Amino acid sequence: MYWDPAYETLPREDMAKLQLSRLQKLAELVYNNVEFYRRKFDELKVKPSDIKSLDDIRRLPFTTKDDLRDNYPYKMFSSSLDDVVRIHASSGTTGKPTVVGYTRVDVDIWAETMARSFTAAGLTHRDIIQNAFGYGLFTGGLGAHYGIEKIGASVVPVSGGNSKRQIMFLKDFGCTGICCTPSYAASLLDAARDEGVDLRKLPVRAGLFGAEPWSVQMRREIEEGWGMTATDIYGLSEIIGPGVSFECPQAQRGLHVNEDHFYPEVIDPDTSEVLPAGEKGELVFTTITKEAIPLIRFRTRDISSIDSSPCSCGRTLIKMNKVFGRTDDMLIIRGVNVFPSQIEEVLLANSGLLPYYQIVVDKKGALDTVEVLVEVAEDLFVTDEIRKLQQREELLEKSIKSNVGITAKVRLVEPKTIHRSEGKAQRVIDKRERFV
Ligand code: DLL
Repeated sequence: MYWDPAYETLPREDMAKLQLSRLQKLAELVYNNVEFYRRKFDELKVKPSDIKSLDDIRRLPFTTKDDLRDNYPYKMFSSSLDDVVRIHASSGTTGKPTVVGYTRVDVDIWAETMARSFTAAGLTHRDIIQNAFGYGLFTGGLGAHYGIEKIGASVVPVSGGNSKRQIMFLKDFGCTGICCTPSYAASLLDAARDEGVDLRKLPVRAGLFGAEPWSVQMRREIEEGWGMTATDIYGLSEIIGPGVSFECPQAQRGLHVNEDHFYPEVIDPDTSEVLPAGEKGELVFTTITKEAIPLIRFRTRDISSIDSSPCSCGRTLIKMNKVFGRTDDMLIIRGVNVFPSQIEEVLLANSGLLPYYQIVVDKKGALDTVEVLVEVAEDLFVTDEIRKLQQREELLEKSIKSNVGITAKVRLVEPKTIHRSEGKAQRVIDKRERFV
């Protein structure tokens, strides 16, 4: 049930003590080894020895993705490159990628946090797990790989893509677990249908999905289509990769943060003020055990909140709520803030619609326009007359208006017209960017 009960169920007071001593060591480490942090600490007139309580973390500087880019590739590293055994990088769309390194200890910690996540999802050494997260510089593939090996399960390192082969392996290898992005899990549903394979009849019983926001409706689609329990796993390369937090199936309400390694805070993204538990804001993490590239108060741009209520699973690790979206993915439509996952929620709450959609944002004169393209199930597309399809579109438009607060044009499209994702899905096409 737990991978590491000593830490996963550590009494709260002991966790706080552990976090404080780790934070104190971290402050010393970065102050002595990273020019960037020494400068920031000096600017803020704070010394590592000023950290006397966990609340003193608020005296420390934030770190942003731009700081990592500005210090490309190794200037944020705390350890010597001689001790680094792995390098990953995020594929930023603009500018230089962000580069992260791992010592042997970091890789072990990562495997440990991933082992906790797989165990919480109900998987054990008896399972065969297809790892369809992309292998390479992206942290999904190798992160999951080490966690699966750690729990002693068999890993099938298939990586993302080639859906036909994925379906064949799932079937022939008797896989009992799967991990990939939720949008790829949805794509595989479609690929299986094409192959005449009913995924519900396969032995797959648990899946871990993450690397992008996904709504509860998407979870339901995946669970029903695959006949399995789908759990959420969250993380980001700068902090470690996947395994920063994980869901326990008993609750499916929030993700336990591996807070003996990653100290969470939620801040108001505009004022940088720390928000109390329960309030939605930007997640910030401090890596309190990382060696190669420890980061202080890294601003994730992910929107969530902390849930400090006790969990029925017995873990004392604090929880964060499912990530709603990223501040940089938030669309501002005629002054209304919208996250793509809110639109996904409305779409998938309707039967007959498939989990393949795209949101196209444009400008007509001075006004923003939104068009939502979503696929309809084959049978409806064939049997529904045009008028009925139009009625469905109108109902969806009304529902988006009342639930999300924006006016959008909905267009039901034929099955297989929307691009299928193999990794992180691109849900939004923002044509307004050319006006910027
Ligand atoms: O996506 C690491 C990862 C791999 C997590 C596999 C989970 C599973 P990056 O490529 O650096 O790392 O992207 C990190 O992806 O800041 C979030 O915006 C988003 N993200 C990751 N997991 C979730 C999730 C990996 N469960 C960025 N729900 C993060 C929502 C997620 N968004």
